[in-house]
Amino acid sequence: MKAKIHLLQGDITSADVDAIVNAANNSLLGGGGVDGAIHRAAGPELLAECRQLGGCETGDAKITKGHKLKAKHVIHTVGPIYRGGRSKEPELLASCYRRCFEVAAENNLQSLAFPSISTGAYGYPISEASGIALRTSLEQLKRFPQIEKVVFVLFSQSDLDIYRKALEKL
Ligand code: AR6
Repeated sequence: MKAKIHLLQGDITSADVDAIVNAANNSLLGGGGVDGAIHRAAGPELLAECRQLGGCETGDAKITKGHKLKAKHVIHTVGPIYRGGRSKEPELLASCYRRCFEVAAENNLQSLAFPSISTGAYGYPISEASGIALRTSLEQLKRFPQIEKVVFVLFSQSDLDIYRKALEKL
């Protein structure tokens, strides 16, 4: 199952997968970082569709179409804001990844691309978040063998290096 996990450096908005994952906020009405980039690339129809969803709880995930993106779907999830690590952040971050896989499987999707959820504006230390992201994804790949490929698209080379080290440790 580890062979199904790929690590890349780049911009997730151009990923050629069934769904890209958005690191959104509770409103699902857009923001900065990867959320802003996805909304810009998908076009205003994405925001119109998101308005119908009524927001999203931290740790949960909701699906929309991809609109102008190459990916047919966007799975919007809301990571925890890091407040020192004792406010259920690890559980909530793992829940984001788990819920994205569940939503993907419910929609018969076979390939997914993730950004590094919560490690930008939400301040989660990437050394810890990368382990949670990869461990949870490996568990979910065992649970959903129909999912063939998971790509982590890291925005910087240094983030990619951290994910590579974390993947080696699994
Ligand atoms: N492709 C891949 N990764 C990206 C891209 C991109 N185009 N752009 C940024 N990243 P962040 P969060 C990386 O802040 O921490 C938003 O305003 C970035 O370098 O986007 O979950 C939302 O609306 C970092 O490694 O998400 C929320 O309010 C990672 O994506 C809040 O930010 C996540 O950084 C969510 O914060």
